Amino acid sequence: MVMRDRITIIEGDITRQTVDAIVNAANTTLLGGGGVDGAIHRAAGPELLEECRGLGGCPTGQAKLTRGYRLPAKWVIHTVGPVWHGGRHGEDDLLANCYRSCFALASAHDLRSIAFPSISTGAYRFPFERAGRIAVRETQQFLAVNSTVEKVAFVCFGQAAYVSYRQILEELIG
Ligand code: AR6
Repeated sequence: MVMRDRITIIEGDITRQTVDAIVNAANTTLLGGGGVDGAIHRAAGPELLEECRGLGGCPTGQAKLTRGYRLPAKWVIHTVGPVWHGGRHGEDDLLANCYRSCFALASAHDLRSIAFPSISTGAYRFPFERAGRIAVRETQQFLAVNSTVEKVAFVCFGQAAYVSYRQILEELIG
């Protein structure tokens, strides 16, 4: 399948996505929070927090896998994005590492579909377009060498996010 057909942009709520795995933009404790993290924990139910308690947290840029419990998605990949501190503190590389770590888990577990929120662009204040370009670039690089993942979805919370992602995809992939 050609690259462009394996990437979709959706406007909506990531907790409603029927995919093998949704990605959570968590914090290093993995014990829940606000934003997309809070929404995922609410939708998955308390069993998710129970499993997370056993994981011992997660460093920034890395990722850990849990079950999805009451979510339509079978799995949740929890990753920890960088907090934006102006862009000269390794934020770009750390964000790229998040996507790479998520894809490494997807590949190791033979997942076929994965949905991402825009990691770090809420409470962690990473500029949206800059983050989107990193997300799309890492996805492109991964899909070029992987053949098990059939679908990568970017789930945009709101129309402005959706329009921005469409433009980035057009610009980087065509
Ligand atoms: N579906 C899809 N995207 C969403 C949803 C949703 N249901 N809800 C929010 N977003 P954020 P971060 C978008 O703040 O910046 C948490 O407290 C949102 O519009 O959720 O990585 C964690 O525990 C934004 O574009 O994550 C951490 O402490 C994007 O998701 C901290 O926030 C990410 O916003 C992580 O901050």
